Amino acid sequence: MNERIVVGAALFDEGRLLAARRSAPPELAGGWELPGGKVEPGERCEDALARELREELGVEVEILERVPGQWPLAKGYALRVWKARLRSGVPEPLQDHDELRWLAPDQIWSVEWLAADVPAVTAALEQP
Ligand code: 9L3
Ligand code: MG
Repeated sequence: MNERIVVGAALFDEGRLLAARRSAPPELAGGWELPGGKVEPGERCEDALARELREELGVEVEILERVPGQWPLAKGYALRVWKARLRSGVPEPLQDHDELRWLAPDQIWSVEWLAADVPAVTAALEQP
């Protein structure tokens, strides 16, 4: 059976981390997340993450190292996170988000992250 994996990006630019506010589904709307989404059957996680950021934000990214750990989500899914940086484009909320924010280190906890993203963001910041 395929693992049910959701991939997220800790996308950094000039020391700031990109946070995206979900507009859907209703139970998650208003919560902030590391952008990303479900890995399709047969797809590599890193490829899925680059695809999701292209679809959701309209940017090309370079996927860097994986952030150690995995965090449980609803419906048996688990969240895995990679650090990433922008290759081209300016992120825009094209799909599933209604606001984006670049958070400086002292602003990281100024948004209401989704529950699973709290430990994921913590781990991403701990990673050298
Ligand atoms: N999810 C949680 N945190 C994240 C991401 C990218 C996704 N950083 C949750 C929200 C949805 C599920 O995973 O319940 C699938 O995400 P998507 O494909 O709707 O983005
Ligand atoms: Mg998504």
